[in-house]
Amino acid sequence: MFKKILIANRGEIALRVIYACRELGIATVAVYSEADEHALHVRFADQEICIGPPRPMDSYLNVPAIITAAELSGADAIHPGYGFLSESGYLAEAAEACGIAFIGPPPAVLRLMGDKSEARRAMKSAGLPVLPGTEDPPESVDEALEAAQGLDYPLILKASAGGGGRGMRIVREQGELEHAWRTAGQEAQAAFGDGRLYLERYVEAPRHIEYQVLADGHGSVVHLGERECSIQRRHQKLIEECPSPVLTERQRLELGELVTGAAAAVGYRNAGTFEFLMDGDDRFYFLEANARLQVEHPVTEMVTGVDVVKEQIRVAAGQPLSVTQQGITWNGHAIECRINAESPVTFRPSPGLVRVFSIPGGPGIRIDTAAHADCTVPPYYDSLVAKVIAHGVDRAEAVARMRRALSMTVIEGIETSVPLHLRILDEPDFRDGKLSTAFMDRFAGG
Ligand code: MV4
Repeated sequence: MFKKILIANRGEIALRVIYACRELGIATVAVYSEADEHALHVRFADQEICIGPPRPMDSYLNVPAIITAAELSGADAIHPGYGFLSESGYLAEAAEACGIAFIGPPPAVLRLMGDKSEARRAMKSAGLPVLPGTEDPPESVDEALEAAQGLDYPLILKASAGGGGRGMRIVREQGELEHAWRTAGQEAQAAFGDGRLYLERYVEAPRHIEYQVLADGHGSVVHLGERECSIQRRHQKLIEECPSPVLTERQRLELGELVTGAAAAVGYRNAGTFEFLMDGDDRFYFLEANARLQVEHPVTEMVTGVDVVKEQIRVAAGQPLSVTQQGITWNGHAIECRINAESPVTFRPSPGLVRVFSIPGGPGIRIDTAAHADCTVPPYYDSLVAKVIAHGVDRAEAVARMRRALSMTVIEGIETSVPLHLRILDEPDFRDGKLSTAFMDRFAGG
């Protein structure tokens, strides 16, 4: 097993990785930017190394600085958390070249999943259902027009190098394709240095349902069931839950088997998430795979009892998974609300000094946060300040516990999304589990 892990991240997820390391008896190294000198992940790590100025490009995205910190501290592995360099083939390869394990998939798998068009093709070959679309990204607008002839509108253009909703264009009819092609291509080129686009049939107001998988390097792949993440705004998820309110046990196991088979087919290792759309006829279509730990992993942990971060560490160290598919059961229901430092009305970021910070615990409540009274939320990073996770015997109890916890939450000094969450929880459609990616359209600023 590893003796020392460097955590190439900050905030609540850096702390979450420290929790797992402490439980496994592994020493930790925090890296931090000048804006995070007083952060809790720095306080609780066994060692800390400042890697640069606040801007992400100068610190948390600086691969040479992170590799140097790992070498200096004698870390034998790097955990990248989510965001930042978590899906960087460059960091994974650089670490391996230095004899340091990357706690993630092999670099080749990272690169495959990073190309969303290639990932779609690979997953289709591996047996996952995909929407009608292009197998190879069209190389010109003429090729795109030709490909669209064989598909039904509306269509969606997506950046091959994109993901998570960036660089997408809905195309309602043939007359719009040429303009959308050019503007989306330019946008993708500017954002990712790669202007390639692919086409898919567009599904209106779908549900977003994703599978959590775990894979070791010994041929064992299991799934921990699905999460429903349909409550999102501008591709930022706000509320996630496990299980989906609409999936039957039978559907869960059927699709789960397809997903684990597909993960095995590409030599997946690590925790991973396979995203699907569910259309109005309850049909599933693979969208993309995320080759990292995700923000919303706690809802799966609450319902299955599996520690996803510990499993990531185990399999990166070459050990087998500690769980088998037979041993995985789903107990009750869990919901996560992401508390952001932002206006609940305009959604504008609200960084600054937190004066009061109190979120109640009590039965069924888990809080993942690196915030505390008198801490500062820096303006340089994403605005997530806490994840409140509520577990109950069923969805109604989980929702009631979430309501209870959020209604007794006191955060002063910054604005937060707590009032927005309380409004969402009281929506009849939310209570009834009638969710879709269009749910937030009813809220101002959505
Ligand atoms: C789609 C789609 C409809 N049809 N693809 C957005 C995130 C990225 N992973 C893929 N996304 C979508 N792809 C087809 N063919 C609608 C979305 C989408 C969406 C998906 C999941 C969660 C929220 C969303 C919000 C808007 C659009």
